[in-house]
Amino acid sequence: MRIAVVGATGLVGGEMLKVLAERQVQITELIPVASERSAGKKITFKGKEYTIVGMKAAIELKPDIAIFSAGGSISLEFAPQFAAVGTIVIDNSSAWRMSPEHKLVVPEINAGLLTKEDKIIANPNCSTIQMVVALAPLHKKYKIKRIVVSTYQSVSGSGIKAVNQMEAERKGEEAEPAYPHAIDKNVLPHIDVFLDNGYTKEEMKMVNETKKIMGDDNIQVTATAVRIPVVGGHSEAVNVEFEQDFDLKDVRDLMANTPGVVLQDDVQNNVYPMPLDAHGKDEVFVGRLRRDETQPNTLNMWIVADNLRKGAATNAVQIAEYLIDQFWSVKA
Ligand code: 11C
Repeated sequence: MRIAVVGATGLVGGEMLKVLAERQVQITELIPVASERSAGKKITFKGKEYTIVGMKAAIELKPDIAIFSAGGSISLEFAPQFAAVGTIVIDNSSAWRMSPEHKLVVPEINAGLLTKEDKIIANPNCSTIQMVVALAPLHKKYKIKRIVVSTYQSVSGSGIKAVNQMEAERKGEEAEPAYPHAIDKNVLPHIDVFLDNGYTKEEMKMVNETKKIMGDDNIQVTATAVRIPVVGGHSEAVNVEFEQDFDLKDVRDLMANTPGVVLQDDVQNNVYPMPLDAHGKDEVFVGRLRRDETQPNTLNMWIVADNLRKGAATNAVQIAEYLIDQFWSVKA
């Protein structure tokens, strides 16, 4: 299995390398790829040194799988070139997510849609992934009518420049700003660009990607996406209205037994999900489960995950694992 990591020098790329190593993905050759500027630099993977190659050289090497985290325009230009030489691309940008010809995959929910014909597979947005992992089993059991979500997203979601901005502000130093305002000691109701409808692109990703991953256009979603001064880990307050009524204990049991979800809901002992605890973990953490007392069949919940892990790298690597298992493994 020859795997290329495109964008290997970025925050998500670095996390991809860590996750690939931790999960013992069977790799016979790792091909770290970055811009021509970074080509020739070295990275270490599982104790061995690898030389970063540029995009053209990587395409010539015809990897089996290329996991991309290099931004939408790089992906639009190069993912088809990798696909043309037979590489399966798993892309972490928004470039292909809403294309009807491409699958948008969260393995716990819809990996079963993948076939050998899928050459470019989209990895969803981080804030969408953690929400749908928790909500998919609830949708199956009680059928979701409407979701109202407010996010509390960390600065690592905007990349290293934003982390540097916040750290510089904390030290009282100058840094090239990633945001139009200070982020430390502040909260910005603004993630990605504003669209004509008054929502941000991040908010509309949550609306549209949720419907596509759940395979149900009838789910109503409205979102407010907010950046907070936390380095890593996204949190979400989610209000979900179901068609059918639920028993809170059953909801708790369902969350406790859902693969990829960890229930942290013991308020008597101050136990609830927090980004600090989610750091470096692959699961989605769910807590503060309670009935919305203002309308029937409605649940309030709090969902936290490491945005660079399950929100990006882990989900992409899980897709690769699924492909390897389904289409490459020699089965007895
Ligand atoms: C953020 N969700 O936290 C964004 C980062 O479409 O993959 C990921 C953007 C994307 O700012």
